[in-house]
Amino acid sequence: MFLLTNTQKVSLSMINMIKKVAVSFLIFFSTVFLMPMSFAADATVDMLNKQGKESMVFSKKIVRVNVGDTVFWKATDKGHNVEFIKKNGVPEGVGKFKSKFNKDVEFKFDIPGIYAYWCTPHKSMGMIGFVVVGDDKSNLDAIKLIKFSGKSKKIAPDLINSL
Ligand SMILES: [Cu+2]
Repeated sequence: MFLLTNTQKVSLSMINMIKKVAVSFLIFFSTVFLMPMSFAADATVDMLNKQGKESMVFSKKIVRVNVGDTVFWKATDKGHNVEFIKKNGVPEGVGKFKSKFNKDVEFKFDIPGIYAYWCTPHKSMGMIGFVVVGDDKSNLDAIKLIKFSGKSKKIAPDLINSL
C-alpha cells in the first residue's frame, strides 16, 4: 500500500480546496457572463391571458429596438403565438413569420421599419403588437392600411399614432 505522510495529506487537501474554489469560480463566471450572452434578447414580450383589465394580450404592445436586435416572446400563458401581419404589416423584404402555439420564440430584426404582428387565434381580441426597428417609420402608411377587426380595430389607431 501507498502511505502518505502528514505533509502530503495536507497538500492533497489543499489541492482539493483549490479545485473546489476554481470550480465555484467557473460556475459563477459562466452564470454571470456566459448565460446572458447565449440568451441575448434585447426586448422581451410575454404572451398573456390576462394583464390588468385586459385579456389575451402581449405584455408590451409597442417595442423599440435597434437594427440587428432580437425580440423574445415568452409563452408565459398557453394558447398563443406570434404571427407577422403579412399584408402591409412588415417592411419590404421581410418574409413570413408565424410561431408555434405554446412556444417561446425570438426574431432578429435586421431590416429597419415597423413590424405589426398578432396572435393568430386572438387577432380580433386585441392581441396585437408592434416592433419599431431602427426608429424607421418609412412604412407607416402601409401599417395604417392593415385590416384589423373586432377589439383590435378599436385599439389599433391609437397604437399606430403612438409609434
Ligand atoms: Cu393569443
